[in-house]
Amino acid sequence: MKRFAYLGLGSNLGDRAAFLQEAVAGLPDVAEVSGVYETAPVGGPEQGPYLNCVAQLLTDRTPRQLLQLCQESEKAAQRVRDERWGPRTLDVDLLWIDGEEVDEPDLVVPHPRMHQRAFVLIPFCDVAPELVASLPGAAEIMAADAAQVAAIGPLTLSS
Ligand code: X6L
Ligand code: MG
Ligand code: MG
Repeated sequence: MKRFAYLGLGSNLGDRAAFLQEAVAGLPDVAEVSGVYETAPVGGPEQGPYLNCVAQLLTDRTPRQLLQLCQESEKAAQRVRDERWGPRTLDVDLLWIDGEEVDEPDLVVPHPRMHQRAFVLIPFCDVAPELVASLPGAAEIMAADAAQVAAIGPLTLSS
């Protein structure tokens, strides 16, 4: 049974827009993609600004298959696992799957941290405004951190 699933993508190394573009182009079942936003880095060491976006998939893949897609996408971008929360060519996080909850050591859905973050919530709003509006506290977080997130434009024009 197909349902909507949402992936959050981020890049702050190299040709950031190209990493997002290529990642989204390589994903299956993409229904809609948010705008691209330039966002101030949150957590970790001092690092450069990110480009973030959110992809909406209409898919019957399992949560674990979706996690695997995220990991393959990061690998294709030559992501190097170095410092925790450090700069990366590509980060792809499984944010939400309609009607599904998973709580396993290596896979938690909905994503426990990311939808407390304006760099996720603001692009997420482009593709699922009602879902974001239903998340407790989301409106307040987006209002408080709006200045940390600047709209760049659609993905195809920013690569
Ligand atoms: C309490 C304390 C609650 C820390 C949450 C949340 C820490 C997210 C780190 C947190 C907490 C993170 C991106 C980024 C990272 C990104 C932007 C992280 C750490 N990824 N900043 N920082 N965009 N703008 O994609 O997400 S890694
Ligand atoms: Mg992340
Ligand atoms: Mg990640």
